[in-house]
Amino acid sequence: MKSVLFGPSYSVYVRIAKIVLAEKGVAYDQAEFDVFDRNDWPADWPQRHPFGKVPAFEHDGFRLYETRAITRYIDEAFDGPALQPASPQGRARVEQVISVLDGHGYRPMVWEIYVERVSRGKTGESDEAVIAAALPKAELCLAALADVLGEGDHFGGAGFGLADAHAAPIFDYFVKAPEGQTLLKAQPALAAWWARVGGRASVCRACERENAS
Ligand SMILES: N[C@@H](CCC(=O)N[C@@H](CS)C(=O)NCC(=O)O)C(=O)O
Repeated sequence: MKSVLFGPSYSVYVRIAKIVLAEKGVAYDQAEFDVFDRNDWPADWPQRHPFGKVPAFEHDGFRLYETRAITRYIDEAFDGPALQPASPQGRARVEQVISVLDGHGYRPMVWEIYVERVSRGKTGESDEAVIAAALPKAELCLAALADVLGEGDHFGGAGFGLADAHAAPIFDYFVKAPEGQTLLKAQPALAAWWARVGGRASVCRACERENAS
């Protein structure tokens, strides 16, 4: 039963899938290419992913795109620890957190803060107006996530799960920016969550670092 994950290891969304595959102990091949370089796309990429994004996944001929569908499928189709809570409330919280991250977190935290400050900063091209406009959006997102986390160790349940995996690569990039560090420190429960989750082996490997950030 062959599994293939398509997409580059620098991608937040590819990393999410890699974390889930690792947590489930699934053996797979990775087909890497640069999604931002159309010349590097596999010839059939528009058929595999009509929106030209990454990742896509294939398991024994079953083709899938959209990360939340991929991670849920991996959790349900493979053996290994359950990565979704048993209760309807817990599962609803997981969906809520993933929606918040996709809809309100990814763009300000990764593109408008990390990429602007760290990546574009290397060549002195950071757009301060973009960063300034993103800060309250990231702050609101962190407050919403902290609210859902409450006193818990993980989003939606007692153990590490799909929402933690979804959040981890976003936070990994976000805290590389000083603004990310500052905003995270203002949410102590979330900072404690990141200290736990950021040091997990699956997260460290997917985010290409040796230990906790
Ligand atoms: N809704 C998609 C979003 C995936 C996504 O935005 N991937 C980024 C890389 S992290 C991408 O493919 N970007 C290429 C582009 O926007 O051209 C999912 O959940 O899989």
